[in-house]
Amino acid sequence: MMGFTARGRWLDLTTPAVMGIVNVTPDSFSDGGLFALPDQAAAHARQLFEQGAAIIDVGGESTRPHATPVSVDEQLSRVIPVIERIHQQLDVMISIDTSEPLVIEAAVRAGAHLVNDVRGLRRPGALEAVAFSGAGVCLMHMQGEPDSMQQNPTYVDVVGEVIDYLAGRIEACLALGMDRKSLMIDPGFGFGKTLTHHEQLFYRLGEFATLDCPLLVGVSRKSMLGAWTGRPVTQRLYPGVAAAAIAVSRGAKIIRTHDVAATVDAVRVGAALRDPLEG
Ligand code: 8Y7
Repeated sequence: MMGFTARGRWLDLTTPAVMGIVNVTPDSFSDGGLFALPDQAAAHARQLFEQGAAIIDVGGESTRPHATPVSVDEQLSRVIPVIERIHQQLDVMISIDTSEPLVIEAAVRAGAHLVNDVRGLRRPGALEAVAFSGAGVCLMHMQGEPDSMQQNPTYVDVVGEVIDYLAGRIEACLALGMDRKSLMIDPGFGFGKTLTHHEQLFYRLGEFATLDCPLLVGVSRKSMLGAWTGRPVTQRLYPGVAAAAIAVSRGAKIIRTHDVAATVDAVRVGAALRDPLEG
């Protein structure tokens, strides 16, 4: 059966799933005292869960283009109280968006099931932290680092290079004894790619099936939607929903989004219009 498993929890992907984004950064919620931030983030997670998110992705480190890094202590103080609350309150799969081994370990202890790492577990100790904890992982492709990745992204064959990179990261996980059913893959839209690169990846999304792991796509509110429609970031709901439906019709099994309710419907449409012969 098509699915994903992490720390004993099974996620059925015979119908594609939505991953809802909970950013725990002081600027994403109002500042109202010591517990206001984690309580508001947990309340937001509940809202996304009620809208149909099967996974909640908790992040305390901004990885947007030009972002400045957040210290490990700061990440821990942001995300751990939120993961604890979600774990206590909701029957949902929890993802921790981080590249840091210490954050991975603490997040898994607090209840996280998988690690969503834009660096594909390349930081020293990250792969081991995931493998030894029994967590799953979303392996994403990124060329460069967030502070500079959009300066001059260069590929000869973007689709081939992203697939080869992900194949190598899958092999690294399997070599440490991880279960293939605990891995998902992601081409990393917005991470060291031009508009043309994004279009190539979208046209040829079907080729990622050769990697034999569930494919996650994250395009929510991203700049390519602005390039295709002329919309500013505050008006990219409809373009994001359209892109999500198309991604699912081309084989994506998980869509990562800020806009869960609308994306749940988009995913249903994409799944209905997927060629059953393609699986
Ligand atoms: C992605 C992501 C971001 C994505 C995965 C944003 C953390 C930028 N984008 N993780 N993270 N895939 N797996 O706009 O596309 O959400 S941060």
